[in-house]
Amino acid sequence: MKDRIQEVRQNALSALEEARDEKAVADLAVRFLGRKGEVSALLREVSSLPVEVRPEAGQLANILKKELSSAFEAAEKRLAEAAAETAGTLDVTLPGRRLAQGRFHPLTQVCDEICRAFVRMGFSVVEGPEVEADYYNFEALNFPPEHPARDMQDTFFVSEKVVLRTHTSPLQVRTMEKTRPPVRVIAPGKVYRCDSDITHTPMFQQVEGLVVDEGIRFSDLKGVLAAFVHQIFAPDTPLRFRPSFFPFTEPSAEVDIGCVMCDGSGCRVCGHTGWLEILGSGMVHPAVFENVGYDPEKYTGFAFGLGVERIAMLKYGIDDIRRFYENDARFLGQF
Ligand code: 2U9
Repeated sequence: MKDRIQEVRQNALSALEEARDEKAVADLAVRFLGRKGEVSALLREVSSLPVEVRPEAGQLANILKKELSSAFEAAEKRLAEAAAETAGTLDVTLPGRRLAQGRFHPLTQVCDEICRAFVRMGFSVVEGPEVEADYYNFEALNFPPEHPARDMQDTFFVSEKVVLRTHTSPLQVRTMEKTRPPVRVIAPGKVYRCDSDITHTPMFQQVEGLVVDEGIRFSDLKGVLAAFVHQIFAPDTPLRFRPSFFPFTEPSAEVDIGCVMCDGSGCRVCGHTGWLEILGSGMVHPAVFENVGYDPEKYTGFAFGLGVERIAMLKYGIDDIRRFYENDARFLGQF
């Protein structure tokens, strides 16, 4: 019997030593000290022993029960303390949690790309207010007082003489007021027109440019815009200049590029013409120079304007301008 008691003792203590958490200790407590456990079985055996050996065996079994009870209690305490200690600590061996990486909006990327192309050609970037005086948005730019562009349908009026700028041209007027030629600036920014469909949003983004100096000619305009197109689209993209009209330029020209979708053979996107209009341009009207105090006999210049959304739509084959402003991460994440 003594050997049996000793054997249970050995088994219990070595199993306890291997227990790694509180649950394992609790399971062992049931196995050894539970009502149907090994120690209870020993005690039951004692009662069936011959009377002369019963007291000693009983005493040893009870000592074992006490010893195991305190060993289990100590083990539980030790594991609970260890668990509490690691609960608040950082396990540096765990794999890191990946952070969702942000990126610039596709229009910001395209606008930056357009600006970089001009900065490489020596242009500086100017920025300014989106709420503008009627004078800078229209009057200084040679818009006649009753010009349809001033109409309520196009312009958001803040008050009779204050508007949300309908183009970034006011910035070039402000730049000319402050500096003498040579001027070589681009003006990127948000502009506002009361218009909304698959190719128009009430707010859109423009990049406009202005070059003024002595002896600037239409051929300079053609060279700069061709170099720009060949940086943004393929280097062999064909261009054509079509006569147009703007109040602030004379002569004026719209610039078309060979359709990027069908390579000029004609498709739905280019209306089967093989050409896509991408920007407006022209030689600065002498009246604009007079308004800013530049001598139109001495200085000439060219200007151009383009819509960033339109360039981005052509570059990426997007058919609805509103995609840019819906904030759908599945769309935006592609750029
Ligand atoms: C000054 C003088 C002239 C800027 C120009 C255009 C032609 C033009 C449109 C392109 C698409 C506007 O966004 S759009 O709808 N722009 O066609 N803009 S010339 O001419 C200027 C600007 C400032 C002082």
